[in-house]
Amino acid sequence: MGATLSPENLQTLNRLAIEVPSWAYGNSGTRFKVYSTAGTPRDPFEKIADAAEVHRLTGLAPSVALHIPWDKVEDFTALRTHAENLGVRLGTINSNTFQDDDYKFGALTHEDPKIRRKAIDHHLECIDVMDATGSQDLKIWLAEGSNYPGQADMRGRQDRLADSLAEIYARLTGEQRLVLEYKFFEPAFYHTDVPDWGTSYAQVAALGERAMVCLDTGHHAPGTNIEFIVMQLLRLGKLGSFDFNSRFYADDDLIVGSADPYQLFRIMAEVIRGGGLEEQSTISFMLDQCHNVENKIQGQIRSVLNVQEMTARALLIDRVALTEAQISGDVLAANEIFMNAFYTDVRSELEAWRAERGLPADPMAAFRSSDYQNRIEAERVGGVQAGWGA
Ligand code: LRH
Ligand code: MN
Ligand code: MN
Repeated sequence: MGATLSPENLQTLNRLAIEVPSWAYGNSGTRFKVYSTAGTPRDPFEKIADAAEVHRLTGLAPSVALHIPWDKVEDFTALRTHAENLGVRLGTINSNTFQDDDYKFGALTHEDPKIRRKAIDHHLECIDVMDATGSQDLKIWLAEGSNYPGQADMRGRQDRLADSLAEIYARLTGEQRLVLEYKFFEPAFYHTDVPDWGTSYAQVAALGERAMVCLDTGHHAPGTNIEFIVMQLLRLGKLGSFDFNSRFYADDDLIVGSADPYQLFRIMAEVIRGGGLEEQSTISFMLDQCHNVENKIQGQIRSVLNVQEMTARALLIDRVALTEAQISGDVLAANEIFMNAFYTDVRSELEAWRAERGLPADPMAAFRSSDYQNRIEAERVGGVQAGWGA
């Protein structure tokens, strides 16, 4: 089927910006083994240089998310200037309350007020970082929960979570937002304190307008209709951000669009339907991925291209014909209209989109034929390679 993107569709597509995570460039692995690779960044400055390369070749990734303390530096203003000199910005600040012995039984939900205080103070420190970096979003993902029925007072934990979040939220200023990420299990296996969009929604709704839900595509039970959740959160005005990645089994953090491009298409179709790519939309599209066995920079290039490609296909849905088929109850016509868009190859149109912007027609090939990888492998010797958790 040969459909082309209309000028309005191209305008919408131009608004798509994808934030890349600093941790995608560091070493990562499973609990069995973290592989170290030549050229891996040794500090946050080098991670940002790699991220800037992704943006330079794709024109799609103008900002980089940081994780505190993994990306803690003496001078965040210097890091901001470094990013801006390379043509990117510092984006979402991710807090971390999952690598400290004190948080074994919880952080923002802990029974002990001293531990809760420490966890709240960490988030206040993250907001100080946001003030220096100019970041808009504080992203909170909590590794809190319990492993055995009876182990924890789930209700008390929910109440303490609300109090802790209220204190963090009160410290935000200006355009700053709090986004609360949910995940159905892991590291806790019986109950998780923020397991689903409903809990995240209930908690952020109690805080106020600048508190939103973060939807990580890998954080759902198999078979979950994620696009329904996207639709509902958009309808409620509470979809703050995405963490994109792919999963086959659990929280695999694989390249977005690699396991199930059709799911990514369906998600982007609901984003477009709900106004998530319109001028006034504030949704932040982020990747949350690790590249354990593949080249990390190319893994990120592939990811942002996948998001753009499925967005372009979703823009091709003939909305007028679809609505007609839906209203008249023509089930198979409606499905065919939807599938026709999904099956349309938009790759040459996206090549043209890049050519117009002076970008390489094939960013993957451009990276492979550049000397960037050789250069970082030669330069980045010695020191400790940064990684997930380092
Ligand atoms: C948790 C998570 C969360 C963290 C990231 C490192 O599973 O997806 O977003 O910040 O991993
Ligand atoms: Mn995530
Ligand atoms: Mn995750």
